[in-house]
Amino acid sequence: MTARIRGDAEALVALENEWGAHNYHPLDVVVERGKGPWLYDVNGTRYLDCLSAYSAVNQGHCHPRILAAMHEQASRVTLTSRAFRNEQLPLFCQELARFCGMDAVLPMNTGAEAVETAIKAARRWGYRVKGIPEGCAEIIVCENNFHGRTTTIIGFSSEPSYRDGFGPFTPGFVTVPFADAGAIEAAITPNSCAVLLEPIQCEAGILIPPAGYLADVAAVCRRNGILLLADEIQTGLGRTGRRFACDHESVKPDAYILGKALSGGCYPVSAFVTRQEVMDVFDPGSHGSTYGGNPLGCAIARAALAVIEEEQLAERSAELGGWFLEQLRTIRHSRIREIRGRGLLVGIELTVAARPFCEALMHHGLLCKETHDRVVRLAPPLVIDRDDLAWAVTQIRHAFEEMA
Ligand code: IF1
Repeated sequence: MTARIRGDAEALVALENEWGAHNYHPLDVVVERGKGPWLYDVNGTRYLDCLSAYSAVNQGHCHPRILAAMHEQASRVTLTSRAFRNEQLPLFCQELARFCGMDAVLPMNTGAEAVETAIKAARRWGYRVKGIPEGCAEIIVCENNFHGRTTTIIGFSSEPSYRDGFGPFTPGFVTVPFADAGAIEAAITPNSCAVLLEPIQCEAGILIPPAGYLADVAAVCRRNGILLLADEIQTGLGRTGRRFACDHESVKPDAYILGKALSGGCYPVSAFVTRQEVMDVFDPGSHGSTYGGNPLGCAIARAALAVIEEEQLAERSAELGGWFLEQLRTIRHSRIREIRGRGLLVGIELTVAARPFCEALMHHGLLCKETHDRVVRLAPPLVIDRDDLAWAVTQIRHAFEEMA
């Protein structure tokens, strides 16, 4: 049975439709392997990956150094639970804290769990350090945010399709418009403990706030004695041309929430990274995860971080991203509303639905995903070279030429 359908894309799609949940609407390309920025489907057709698993694969598919660390650690020990210590966790914490210029690290697995960790930390900090009355802490979030899929997180989403049918939701969140620091200041009450935001709203359509916004938010938070929690799960670790998107405005938040590229796509590894005063709210029993901080994930993440530094992926992203944006902006088409980006995180906003265009791009050998209906997100692995990027520009140009 397995042997018969292996390599048969249509049969595999049918099988997935029959036996899997229907919570996605993927492009019908069945990937079999990847290398660097390239993906290959079951028929051997090659595609340039312009999504990078939503920036989880910044280091490229199957990076040899990350794979080597993974194999090496997998053959020693993979999971101890946090009931015992393991040899990799301390080194991972030290290396990541230093990378972030922070004091301490709490490892989890998925991005949503790291966001939940930040919420718990901010609330406890609010009660124990700021003196907010128990049960009253408020966290300020932005409209059109995307922070994950847990019931608490979707409770403060403004997207109906993420929420419908999943209530009741966790109270304690106040929503303000994105890119408006004044709105944040106006929403602050004596019970506010934190602002949680994405420095660039990705799912909302690669929305880059006006210059000065993040610095203004940081100043508002400092002035009012509340924490700034930066969800850099998608924008961090080199994607936007700096180590963190906050760096573009020289903003140091009180905490970074990281995931995705922290493991280079090789394992789910996320982390909450913050100052000592904030991390110290956690004591034994207050938080944890069976797999969080496991030696396999830590070894992989250490290699993934080393690749970002040693291959200078942030610098690469800045340089290639600037060139990519310039090239894309030479494409003239009546359906293009705006092309915007920071580093190798680029959005092409159309005046029409972007899904058919993504399907056209697939036929030109480029894999990407529409976001918020009308935006095509282009975010290739940061290890891509200029020739491959130039090839992408040519294919995008062709796809526009064929578009009505
Ligand atoms: C899916 C979107 C992107 C994130 C930020 C937390 C998380 C994410 C800023 C949660 C996750 C993913 C999840 C993925 C699609 C994707 C996504 F379109 F849904 F919004 F990237 F833009 N904070 N983003 O972007 O991390 O728990 O998933 O590890 O299929 O839902 P997670």
